Amino acid sequence: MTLDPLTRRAIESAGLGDILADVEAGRRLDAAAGVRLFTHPEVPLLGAMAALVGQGRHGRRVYFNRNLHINATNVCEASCVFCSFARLKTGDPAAWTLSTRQAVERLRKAGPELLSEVHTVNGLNPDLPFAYYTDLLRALKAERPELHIKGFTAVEVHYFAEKYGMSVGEVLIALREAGLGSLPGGGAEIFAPRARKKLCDDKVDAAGWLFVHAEAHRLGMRSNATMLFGSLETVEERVDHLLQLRALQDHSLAGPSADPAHGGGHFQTFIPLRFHNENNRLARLAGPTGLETLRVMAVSRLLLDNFPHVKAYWPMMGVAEAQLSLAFGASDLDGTVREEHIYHMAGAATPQELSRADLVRLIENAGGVPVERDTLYDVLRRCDPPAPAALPEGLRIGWVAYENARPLVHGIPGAALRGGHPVEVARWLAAGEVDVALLPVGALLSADLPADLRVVPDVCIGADGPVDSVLLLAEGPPETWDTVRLDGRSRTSAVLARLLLTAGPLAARLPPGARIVEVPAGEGLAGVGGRTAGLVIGDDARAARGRYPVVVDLAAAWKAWTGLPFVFAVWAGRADLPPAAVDALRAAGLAGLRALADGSLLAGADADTVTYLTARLRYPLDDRATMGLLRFAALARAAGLVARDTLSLYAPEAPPVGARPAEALLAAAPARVPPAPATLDALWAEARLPVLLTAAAARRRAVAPAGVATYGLDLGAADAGDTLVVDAADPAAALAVLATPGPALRVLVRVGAAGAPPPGAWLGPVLSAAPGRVRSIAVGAAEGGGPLGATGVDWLRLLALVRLGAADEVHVEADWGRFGRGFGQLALLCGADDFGPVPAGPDGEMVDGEVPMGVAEAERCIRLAGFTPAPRGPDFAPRGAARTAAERLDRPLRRLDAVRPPGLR
Ligand code: V47
Repeated sequence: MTLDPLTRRAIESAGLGDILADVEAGRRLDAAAGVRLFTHPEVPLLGAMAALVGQGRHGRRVYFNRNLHINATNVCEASCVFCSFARLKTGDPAAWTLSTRQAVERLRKAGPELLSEVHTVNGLNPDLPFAYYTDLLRALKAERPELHIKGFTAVEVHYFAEKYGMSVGEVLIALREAGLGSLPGGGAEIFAPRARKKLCDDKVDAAGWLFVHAEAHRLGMRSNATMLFGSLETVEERVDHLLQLRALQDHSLAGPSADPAHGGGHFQTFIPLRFHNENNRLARLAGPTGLETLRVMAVSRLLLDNFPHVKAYWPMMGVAEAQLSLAFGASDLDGTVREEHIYHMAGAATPQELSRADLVRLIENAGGVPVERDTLYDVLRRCDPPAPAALPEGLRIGWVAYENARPLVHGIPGAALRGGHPVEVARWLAAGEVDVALLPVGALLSADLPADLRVVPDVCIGADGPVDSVLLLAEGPPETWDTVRLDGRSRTSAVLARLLLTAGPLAARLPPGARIVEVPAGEGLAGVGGRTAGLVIGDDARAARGRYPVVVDLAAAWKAWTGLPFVFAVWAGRADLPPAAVDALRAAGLAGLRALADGSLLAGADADTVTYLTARLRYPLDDRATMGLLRFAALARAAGLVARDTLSLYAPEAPPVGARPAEALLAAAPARVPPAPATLDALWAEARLPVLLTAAAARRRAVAPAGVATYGLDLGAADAGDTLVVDAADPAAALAVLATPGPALRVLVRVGAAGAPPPGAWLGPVLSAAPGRVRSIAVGAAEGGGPLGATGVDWLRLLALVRLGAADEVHVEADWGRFGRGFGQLALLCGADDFGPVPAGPDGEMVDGEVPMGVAEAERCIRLAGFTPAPRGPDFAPRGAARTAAERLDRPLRRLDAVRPPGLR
């Protein structure tokens, strides 16, 4: 990805050209650069550099998962002063310790959704035995074996080691054996001894925290890392923290356990955690502003050059800011979360959960390509629509030439296909004799094939009940069997049969000592009779099923056991398969399914085949099939029948978007952009957010006084009476007012939710109103529009357009109430010259889960954004005396600024 010339110029003139040169050359930034970045006023430019790095790694892909938080106990003997979650003693009315049954109940409540992760972080509970944790893990895994459990911070692991007399390695191994998948990043707080002593004197120190992660990595486990910022730390201490994490990551990536196939043990994600100040012993601190949070996001991305991801954890930072973080280097939004306690008990005003659709919309609205991942960043579901593509010339495709595969090879030229039985096809793929294959899942999960195979999204061969073609045949019921012959033709069916016979519903019916034997391909049925049962698959099974009195349909047995579909085969290939091949196979499969649905695929087929293809087989690789496949992988791996239990789809191709034609208009900044409707619509639809913001910032510098930002002091009715609201959906009346001569007005324009009309028609006339008719334009957000309504990214886009198209003398006000004061601060850096109306007292009405908004808080936000606050009246005339009033009213809050460490803006 390359930087647009406008932003490059802005970065260079902000004195950051040397850091940009290092970033672009991939040179590591040192501690001095870190301190400069943490103190530089132009936060949006830091964001632009961080986005450059993030997009260089991931293109426009933004990851999320579907997860569930379970905080099993909040009883904690540590006394971290920032914590609102912990209760000292069992028995405290607000203390809880879930029983294993209650924890499993939480999981059950999640229903049949594709959930891939449980996140569990807990207090240091002195009253629990170690078995509580291993039982908890086992119970959760027994309920949903395919779940990845990311649990127990390094602080907990260290506590377990001390309390239960084990080494850290022994604790990790025991937890892993019980079902733990990886470690979350919590408990890191701030490593520097000075700050750590004040924040959390009685829990493990930095060396101990780092040691636990080093041990986890050495054992091949992955983990995350966090930093608690905005409480008592200095800028230097932040930099020290990040560089210590970077050093450990260097060490882990160089270690022997960093197996290249799956990345081995290392940090995956860094999560900056913004201090929340309610219900804890640091309530006297104001907490960091939204702008500071975006800064930490950006600087982390720039310093942690060996971390794959930086995560915007929305429960901690707010949904709007998390979305905006995607333009500040973040590549992950965490997940659906559900039942977050740590931040909600500390005053976070964020929702308790987001749906998958919410996350997808936030990411797409920010210009990203959403990717649903598992905890290890394997791609589980694609959210992008299938792209039509031609099959690349010469592609070699393996398939099992069974009837059931017909829909998936529909439209693929026969010359490209090489057919064989399942074991042969797997062998061809392993040997590189084919590039991609319709591969039985038993082979996909086996050690014989490379671990980095990827799967084509959306289609598979599966069944959701009886399939007729994977059968155990016998003369008597399972209670009479002493031998079961598993045909070597299909490993998948053999693994499924073994699983059902040893761990599933057939296990209890098989007599003790019954033998399960593998026999050569095609010999499953030989000798079946008496006390011998045999597995037979494919078209042979469909032919043989009428000849035996006892028929156990394995897909039906699987469904009865798990409630899930069974997946027999998927398109799989090497990771470097050309994207066009993936698209073509995806599109061919989906076309085949349409042809199956409209009957054209079935022309000339006999009734049996029609039933088989339409009523027995199930082709979509959707949520349920994915869960079925993951459940099978997890159970089979636990039983030692396969080598792997992860699934990884081909990721969408999502390169960064290059310069858009409409952006050429911005190159002329700081000159005014012509406010013609077509121009505005083109910029709205096309221009990239960072480019719009840089251009708007340049225009602000050209037309508004440098270094000063106004705010409307206690305007009340005076302001409201003067405001003309332009309703985007029905602007005619308001625009008619603007078209007639009259006194100067305040115009309120509002960004709408998805589906609202583009701005040209309603904003254009506002921007080209007669000189003197518009005094200021306030940019706000319309109500409604679903759970998320208008987004903060759209609000900033509109604000930038307003600044770019407004006449020089028009003020631009940030009406940030909907998205939080961080947006107000950012607006000042990206176009607005006014922070909007502010109530006179310290306890105004605009509260977004942080400090109540009043004059002191408004002034603090403005100052922290790098401006001198200047109160003004409704006519924008300075209100000098109010400054003194503000100081008098808000003295208690103003003192709080004084406790902020020097150097922290
Ligand atoms: O270590 C507690 C923080 C952490 C407050 O790995 C607070 O994906 C701010 O581990 N204000 C635990 N922060 C959370 C955690 C986590 C969260 C999200 C994702 C991941 C991951 C891990 O929460 C603690 C502490 O730093 N914390 N109280 C507070 N008042």
